[in-house]
Amino acid sequence: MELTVIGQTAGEAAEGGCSSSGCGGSSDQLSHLPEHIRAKVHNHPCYSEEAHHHFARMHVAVAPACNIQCHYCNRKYDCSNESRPGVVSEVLTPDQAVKKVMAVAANIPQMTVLGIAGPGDPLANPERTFETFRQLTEKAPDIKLCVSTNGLTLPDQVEELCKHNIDHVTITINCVDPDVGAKIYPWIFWNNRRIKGRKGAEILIKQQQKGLKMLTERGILVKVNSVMIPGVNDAHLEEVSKVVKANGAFLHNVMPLIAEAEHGTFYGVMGQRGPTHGELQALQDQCAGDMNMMRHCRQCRADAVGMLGEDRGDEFTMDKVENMEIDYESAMQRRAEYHASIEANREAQKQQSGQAFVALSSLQLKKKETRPVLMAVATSGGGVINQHFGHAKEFLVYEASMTDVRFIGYRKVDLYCSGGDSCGDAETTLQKIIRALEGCEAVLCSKIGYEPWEQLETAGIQPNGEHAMEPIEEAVAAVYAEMAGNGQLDEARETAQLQIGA
Ligand code: CLF
Ligand code: SF4
Repeated sequence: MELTVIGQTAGEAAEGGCSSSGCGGSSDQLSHLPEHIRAKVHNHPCYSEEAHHHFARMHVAVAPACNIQCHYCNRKYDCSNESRPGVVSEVLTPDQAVKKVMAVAANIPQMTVLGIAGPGDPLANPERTFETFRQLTEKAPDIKLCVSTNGLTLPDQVEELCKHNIDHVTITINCVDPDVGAKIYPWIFWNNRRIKGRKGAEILIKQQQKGLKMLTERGILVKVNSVMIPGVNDAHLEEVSKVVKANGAFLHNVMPLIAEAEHGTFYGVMGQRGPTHGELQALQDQCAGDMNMMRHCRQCRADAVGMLGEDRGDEFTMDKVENMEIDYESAMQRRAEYHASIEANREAQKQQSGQAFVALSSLQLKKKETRPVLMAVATSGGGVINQHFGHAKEFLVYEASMTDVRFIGYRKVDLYCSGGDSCGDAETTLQKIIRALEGCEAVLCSKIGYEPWEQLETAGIQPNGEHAMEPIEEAVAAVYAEMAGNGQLDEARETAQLQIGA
């Protein structure tokens, strides 16, 4: 049986929200930026954490070749710079890619950004990459163009990138020290020669930093992705963050290494482990002193389509796209209307800001010392708590404290309930979910069944369905204030969850 907790209606929620920007306790990392920069990131789901609740991206896999080898990549799989390992379904020609983008734009109005991120390196495939950008600039001027590269040939291609009106470039920079680089890159292909080890890494590092400076001098926003590889570059990435910031990078995205033996990568086969959630967060926090940090990256496939964290690529395979009949004029009209409604919602959330943080302020006034708490949130977008626990494929994790609520990261989980009678083996799935939520003390969702409710509670994670349709940060702050009011945050936490998860 399902336990239905009737939360507030959207209208009620609208009367008391807290947005990212309206209160001192919010997590809008971008509020300090000048207006023209804010405009560039306003609807880019990767460059703005707040925007990722509202807007989608898509990638087109037009770039099969690569000019370097990373120990975490197997050519048969997606580029790990911007994707979790997984074979791209199909490599597209520029013409096919453009068709696909237009079809997605007509069907997913939230899609505002087109990225080229693989499956190899986009700038190692310049004709295919730039032809795609050229056509899209003409046919879909409202879509932002974005590219991700290892940076080896970047300096030579900056002028071409500028011609295509590209405001966002990602460079994957895993090191600024060639000795560290030699442990990550076995070789690069440079001036028609394969250059191995330290020497190759040295060239790559120089090219990356040079390209970064050239882009930022031209006003292009550069995000730096770094793969955190424990024991290889983890202790070095704080230095990387400082260097790239000094050279103009806008955002730093430290991502966990994904290495499984079955992917056939060097690291996978050698048993190199990835970082734990705690290690990743600790490193992101260390780097954050000096840098805007991205924490909501989902390590998308090179052919991903949809909101971050979802992949609707199957709906837009080329055979399906070719057979779609689309009335572009009305589709574009719908798109514009949809964007206007998103903006109205965002604005409404801003206007309603602050109420829950009043509760946090009252804690501060009482000078009551309370410890920070991690909470997991089920959302399907829109910046509100609107997902059933059983329908969540991932949970967003927020840290609430006396002074603020901040986004920490996300935890991927298996679906607890896939409908019908298929929850039969849900017990083990639930145990896995509980393990994935390790460290969280509450989970906020729109509804939750009795079974998971009980088991979560036993594991020390309090389910909460009372804030359905409320803005996330406000709801998290409200739950935190309630926990503090009940004296729950005065005691040391007892973690029962591992007993269940083990
Ligand atoms: Fe794609 Fe990358 Fe552009 Fe985003 S993804 S090219 S900046 S549009 Fe985003 Fe995906 Fe993370 Fe990349 S969540 S892997 S950071
Ligand atoms: Fe693979 Fe990307 Fe590295 Fe090239 S740059 S080897 S495609 S991860």
